[in-house]
Amino acid sequence: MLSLSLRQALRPLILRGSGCLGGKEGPVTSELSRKNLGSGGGGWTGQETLSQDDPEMWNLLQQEKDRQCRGLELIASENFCSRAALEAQGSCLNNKYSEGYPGQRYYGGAEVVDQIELLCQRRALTAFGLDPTLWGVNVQPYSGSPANFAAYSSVLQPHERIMGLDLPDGGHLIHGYMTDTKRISATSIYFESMPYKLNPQTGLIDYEQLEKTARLFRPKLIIAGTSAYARLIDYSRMKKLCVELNAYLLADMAHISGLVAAGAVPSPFEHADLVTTTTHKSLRGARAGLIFYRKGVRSVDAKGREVLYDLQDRVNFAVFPSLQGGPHNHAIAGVAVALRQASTPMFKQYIAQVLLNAKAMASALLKKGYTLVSGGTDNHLVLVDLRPRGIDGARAERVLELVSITANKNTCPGDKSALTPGGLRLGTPALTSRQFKEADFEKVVDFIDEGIKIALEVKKKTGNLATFKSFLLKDPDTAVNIAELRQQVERFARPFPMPGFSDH
Ligand code: DSN
Repeated sequence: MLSLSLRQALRPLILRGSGCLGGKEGPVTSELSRKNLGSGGGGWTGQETLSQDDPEMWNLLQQEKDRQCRGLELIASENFCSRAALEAQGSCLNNKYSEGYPGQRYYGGAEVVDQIELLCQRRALTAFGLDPTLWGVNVQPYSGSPANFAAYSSVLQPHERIMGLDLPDGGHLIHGYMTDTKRISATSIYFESMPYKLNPQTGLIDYEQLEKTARLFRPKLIIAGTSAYARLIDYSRMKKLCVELNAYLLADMAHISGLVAAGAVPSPFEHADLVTTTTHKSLRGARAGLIFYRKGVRSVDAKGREVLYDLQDRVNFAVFPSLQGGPHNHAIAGVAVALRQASTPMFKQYIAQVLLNAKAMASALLKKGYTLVSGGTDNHLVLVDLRPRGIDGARAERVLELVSITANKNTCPGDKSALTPGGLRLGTPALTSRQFKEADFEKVVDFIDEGIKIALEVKKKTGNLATFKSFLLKDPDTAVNIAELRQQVERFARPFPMPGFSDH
């Protein structure tokens, strides 16, 4: 076996002889690989481009790229990842299994992915300004829902109690969603969940009601996190409640983690015991999840003794081996690249623009007479209540989709149906990554308004949602209106620059 120093000394030789590296795939390395694999691999080199190897998939990918470039992307949870992070994600790191954690893996050959994971951890703490003696981070969750489930199961036994913002009020499935008749999310199947809600008059989280319910329900974990909420969260008030109940406060900052990294909104790290996030929303990274956990002193008991957090081992064990297998090293690398970007002044400017754009969009909508849940926005999204306009989110979403504006229908407080909810959620992170400024968002609102006028006209002439949708495609006058608006939208959107690869 080669010692590490001997390996390092031989490194250039090893690389040259590998037929693998050389930066660009030159004729020599390709030839070597072909020779190496020629007999055993049936001529397979695995070095064809996607367009050569799988034209059908390549064609679909290009269609999606074109859709993203010619359209207006307003889904509040989406963004356009950088080319650098995508390169890391689409790399040889995809090939490596490495169950375990740096320094303690169940597979050999993990010396490089160890470094990548440690780098990602360091960058995650740096991006959020965290002291490594007080916070740790697990960077292995595959995405936000698995991160949350792992975080819950790190501190809860089955059937212990959680409280989260109800899905129809702007929460997320994974925050314990269930209906009167069915436990929908696994978090309501394996834990007992009780929702808290918005005040329907103000559109703000009803903290008073949350406090009353929590004192009766006695949850062991309260989730401070939202998916469709345009205002800031009062973490300090929620933490006080958690201290009173001896509950953990978990902040799911998935939507706003870019805003938190940029210091543009209050940080959940001041108050929460656990913080989870996805990495691809306002944080603009490759797709994955993170769990931050506190270290150090949790409380002081009646005898004055310090009670320490024991979350590090619990969280790590919950992620692997409890819930996941091998970490997605390619995703971890893509996240690390994005976390470095998120620590730069340029990212702060980006987020400042995200917020300015959201405010500009909100006031343009209000000027046109639209109703916004909570009356405005403090973050990256607005929730438009279309019910006073006589239309719903499902019809609006479909018409907008046909004119190349991508948004999503969303429930508003008091809504009964998730299929035809009253709201439309609109976010600014993605288009801000394409350099949209306030005036551009005013134009975006003009387009949305035109789309909603089409939806209103068609609604007058049709019955249920299915007839509405088929009329949109069949009625010749409507088809002309849609085609004209779509052309205007695409002519406007296409020239804006697009992060990522140029052709896929
Ligand atoms: N799907 C994301 C959102 O739209 O908020 C959350 O998982």
